[in-house]
Amino acid sequence: MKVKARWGVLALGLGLGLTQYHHHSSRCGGTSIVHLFEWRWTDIAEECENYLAPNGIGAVQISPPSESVVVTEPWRPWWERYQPISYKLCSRSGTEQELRDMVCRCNKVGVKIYADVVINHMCASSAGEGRRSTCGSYFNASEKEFPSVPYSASHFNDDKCTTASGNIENYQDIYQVRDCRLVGLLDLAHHQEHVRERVASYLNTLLDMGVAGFRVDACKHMWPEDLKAIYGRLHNLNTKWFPEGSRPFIYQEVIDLGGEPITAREYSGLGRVTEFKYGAKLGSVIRQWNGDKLADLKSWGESGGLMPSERAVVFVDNHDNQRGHGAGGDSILTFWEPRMYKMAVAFMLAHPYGVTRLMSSYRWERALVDGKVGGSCQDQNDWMGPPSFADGSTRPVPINPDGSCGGGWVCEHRWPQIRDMVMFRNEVDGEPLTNWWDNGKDQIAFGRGGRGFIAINNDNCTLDAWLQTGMPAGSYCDVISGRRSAAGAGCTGRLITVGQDGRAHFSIKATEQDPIIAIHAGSKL
Ligand code: QV4
Ligand code: CA
Repeated sequence: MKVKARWGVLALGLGLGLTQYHHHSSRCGGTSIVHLFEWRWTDIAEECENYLAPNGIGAVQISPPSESVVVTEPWRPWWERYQPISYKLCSRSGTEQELRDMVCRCNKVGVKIYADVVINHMCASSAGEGRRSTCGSYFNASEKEFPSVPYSASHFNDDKCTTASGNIENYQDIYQVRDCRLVGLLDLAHHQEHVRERVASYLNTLLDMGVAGFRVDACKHMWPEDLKAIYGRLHNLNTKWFPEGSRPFIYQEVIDLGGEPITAREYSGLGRVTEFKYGAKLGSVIRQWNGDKLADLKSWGESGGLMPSERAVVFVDNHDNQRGHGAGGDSILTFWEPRMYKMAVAFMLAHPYGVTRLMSSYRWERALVDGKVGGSCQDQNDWMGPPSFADGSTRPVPINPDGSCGGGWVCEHRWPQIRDMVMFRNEVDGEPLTNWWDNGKDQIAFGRGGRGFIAINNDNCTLDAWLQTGMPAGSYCDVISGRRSAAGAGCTGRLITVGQDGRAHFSIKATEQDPIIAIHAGSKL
């Protein structure tokens, strides 16, 4: 039976201190999150020390650390990790010991770990029976038995679901979306004390080891008041690394592109929420679809139909929509289209809206059904797991002498243009958007309170203009075409000279590989 009362009790946790909305504390300190999708814990530990900390990336979103099913049909898809078997911490990314070591080493160098937690469901009802799981725990999916948690049949929602298939069939019905199975995944009953306690205990184990927050999977499919009850049980962050009384940083996956009764707003009082309109719209603007153009971005943000900035986590693409999973994938830009992708990421990192998350991917053999490039739809190989050995274990991430990654790992976060825009964002943190300029079409420029300035040309003619940057006079190194030398006197890219009046000359040809110029306080010679 449906519990109608729930509908009226939409959780607005504002001011209750359930979670924290800000994930970085100091100026110039790590404003961005990078999702190291499917990386092994030992590789992430090294990445924190060797690259993320020195390059000002504040946090890593890790793939789900809990025990999951091992799927062999198809061979070890990435999505097996979204089918939990228990809350034990051996996963495709490594052992519990390796996880603990990674959290410790990343915290030591000031890089936070946010864990992707799958708590809406366990494995698919069709997953069978046995010990084909990443820690070897026994489970029986058809009987809904997960003795290692433990969960059994009574802890699942099927009695509340009224669809014939037991699955979500209609996203217009909020009861189906919350109480039925998402693509056949056994749906947990979070109003039960036992389930709340088990989930909270899993998250608290992670917090106690030094994890600083969570990306909560599939929140649309859980009732806000159940999430509120679970968040309310969470421990503060470990005082070995964080100030006394720090709450976990929580961002909830809710795909709200409009048109459904469940909205992101129902969750934004509990923690941040992933803003999926951001990447969908930005992709369309850069692809120039439906008459969309860069100049439209003048009203980007809340006034342009996005959720409030202080509630949003934003990204150009994520692990789902880069390969056609989830929703709204057509316009999404990914590493497969690097020129447009770098424009999108540069805009995102320069613009003050939201907490920014970078995607770091691996390549897979694409099998596009209609040969369509652009968007990520209809890829028959959308299941392919990370670069792995014949036994299905994940390969390490080799780093080339030039700092790029090998072995099939894309490492967008190491692309020089993206790396230096991360620094730009850290430099301009807290500054308002200033001195907006556009040509009415696809050339734009804007500043950040005199600490940074960016110009982007996505038009078919040269951008050639004297623009007010609002920056102090001097010579600045463009961080897209080069880098300031360590000593601070030289620049390997183009130089931009800002006059006493704050104006500078910008020239960007339409044919340039990276039609962007960006300067900031830290690139001044
Ligand atoms: C299949 C059929 C179903 C059938 C079922 C029967 O498609 O119709 O009912 O068998 O058993 C995998 C397969 C999927 C299969 C399912 C169950 O791809 O075909 O169903 O397993 O066997 C990831 C993948 C899914 C994958 C899932 C579990 O994207 O393809 O399903 O992991 O392994 C909505 C949600 C949003 C969600 C998004 C993808 O609102 O929350 O869809 N996004 C998150 C994650 C995502 C993850 C999940 C949620 C589930 O970001 O990566 O799904 O945890 O928009
Ligand atoms: Ca549910």
